[in-house]
Amino acid sequence: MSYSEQLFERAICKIPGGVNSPVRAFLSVGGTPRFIDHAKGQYMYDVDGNQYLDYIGSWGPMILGHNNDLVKDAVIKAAERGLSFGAATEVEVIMAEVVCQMVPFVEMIRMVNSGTEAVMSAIRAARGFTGRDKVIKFEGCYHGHADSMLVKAGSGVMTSGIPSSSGVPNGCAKDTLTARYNDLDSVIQLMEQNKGEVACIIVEPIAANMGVVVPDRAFLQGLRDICNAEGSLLIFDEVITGFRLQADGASGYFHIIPDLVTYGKIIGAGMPVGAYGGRADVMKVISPVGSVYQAGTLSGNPIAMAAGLAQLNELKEHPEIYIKLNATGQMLRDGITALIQKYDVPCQVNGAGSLACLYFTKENVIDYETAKTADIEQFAKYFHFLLEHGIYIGPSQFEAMFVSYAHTEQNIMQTLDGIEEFFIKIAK
Ligand code: KE4
Repeated sequence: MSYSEQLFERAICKIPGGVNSPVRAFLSVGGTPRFIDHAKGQYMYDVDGNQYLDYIGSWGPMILGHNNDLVKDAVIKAAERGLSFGAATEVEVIMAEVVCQMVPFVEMIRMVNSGTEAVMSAIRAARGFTGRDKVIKFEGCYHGHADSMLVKAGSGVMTSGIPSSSGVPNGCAKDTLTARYNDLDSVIQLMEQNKGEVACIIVEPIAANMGVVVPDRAFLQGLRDICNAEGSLLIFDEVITGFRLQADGASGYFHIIPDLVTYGKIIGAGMPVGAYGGRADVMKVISPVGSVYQAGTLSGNPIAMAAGLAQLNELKEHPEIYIKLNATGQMLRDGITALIQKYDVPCQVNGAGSLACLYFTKENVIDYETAKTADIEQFAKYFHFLLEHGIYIGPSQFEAMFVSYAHTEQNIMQTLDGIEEFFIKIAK
């Protein structure tokens, strides 16, 4: 029995499903989750000494690669001064100033401890600012596990096959309206049925929790126009796309400005950090300035800020990183496209920048319904085939592949060779 299997046997006795986050549990692909011992650059190493070329990157934070020396050194240096004070620190001011420099439409920002907390707080700010209760989200988009967001959500909710979560009171879910991604008519219909009641529309500007779905720009522009016309706020959930596509994220990539934006993952460089920000007039409803309460013992934690700041400064000062990173992502997607055509397999590849997803369906994946046509069993075989070949992708058809700055062209060729071997098996 491998040590991962031994650890998993122990874990399931004390932790629900043996994991501290469901998506790690190999639920939809089967088998034993690998317990990771350490990681560096583009590689992870499990407790049995197996090396993996990693396309999870901690689900996004590791844009520079695992255990980046600049980040590690910043954490060690900060830790020597103390872990947490429950009082203001200089590093929080610098972090806020750096984010506002990198994303000019962000006039004010508040640090929290996760993407979930960022989304929960941004929605509360929108409700406080507009005096309205209802929220429009999109089927297949995942915005963390706050009650109001667990309605037709993506990521682990979609992977587990449950349409929504139990434990969410009807009183809460009734104010969450779900529209179809890439479909403005479904939004217009909801707005007409709930005239003057919608506080905000929250959207993943590139949906990366039903695989990866890059919307038409006109869809996002349409949301912007609808919010302007209806007096609702537009929230871009950039927990994944923020600081990944380019320094100013998806808002810069599409040239569309939301009223609020949420961050996570990259902003903490692997430490627990989320953030929400945007228009100063909206952010000023947040306590202690305004009447919308939001707080957190470890919000703006100095160690986490040091980690995030080290990563953001590297990205800010070396924009050429994005050129190489996005070219590597493009090389992966182009290679997969060529293999799909060569072997005529019923697959699609979606993505942008350093994000990619190979779907096992012949449908063009543009939303939740088309994403759900994917052959989950075939994906499970693909997942384990790659894992046995030392390539670790997310254990779910509905998660993205994350390319890091540490991934080399040779790594991409190795990955494409693995995918080609699998396609040869299934093309017969
Ligand atoms: P966290 O609370 O997990 O930090 O962030 C929630 C969240 C919010 N918004 C978007 C767009 C997100 O992708 C996420 C979290 N992403 C998943 C991966 N698809 C986290 C992985 C997990 O749940 O373990």
